[in-house]
Amino acid sequence: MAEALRLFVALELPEAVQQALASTWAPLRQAERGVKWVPPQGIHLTLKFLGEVAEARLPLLEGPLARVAQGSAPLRLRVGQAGAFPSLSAPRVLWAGLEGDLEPLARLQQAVEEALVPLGFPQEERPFTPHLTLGRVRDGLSPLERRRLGRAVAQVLPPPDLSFGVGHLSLMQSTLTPQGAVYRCLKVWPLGKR
Ligand code: 2AM
Repeated sequence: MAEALRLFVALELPEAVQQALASTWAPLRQAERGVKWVPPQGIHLTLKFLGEVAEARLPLLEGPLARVAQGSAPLRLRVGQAGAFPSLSAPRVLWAGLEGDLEPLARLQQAVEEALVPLGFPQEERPFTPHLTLGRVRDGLSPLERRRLGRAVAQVLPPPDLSFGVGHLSLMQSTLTPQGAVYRCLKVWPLGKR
């Protein structure tokens, strides 16, 4: 079988932001064994999950993604409130929200979606909710434990004044290992015309 890569399009975060997030969430990370925590260097903002893509098709992604990146100005974002999917009362995915240039961010995400449709990647039907996934709740956690965890997540404060610039769009590879997913950046395109 041809080699396939598990891919997604993302915005990478400055290391200082990843570290600040790790610090503000550290007490929860240490206390909560029922969560599979994302290591700080793995925290990112997903724009589009592509799934398994044959390696031979990689070059086809480059033109469309380069054009999308060129059409969007660099962004300024801030880490916002903590939250959970599907809800804080029954959390499965724990995340930090985002603030700042959210409209340009939504337009960039939509442009990525639309650019990839002709290549056979269906548009996501759910509305885009920009978030930084920090942990995934393990299946074994009871509804009661989930509710308690959700209350603890709601009390995590965003890191103070943590505003950051995003200057490039990234094509990422996710490799699933027994220790969790490992992310690697395959290619970046600067945002905006240079
Ligand atoms: P997330 O930002 O909500 O965590 C790499 O795996 C990224 O792609 C993850 O960060 C995750 O989004 C997203 N992802 C993984 N599997 C997915 C799936 N089956 N459908 C949609 N997005 C997925």
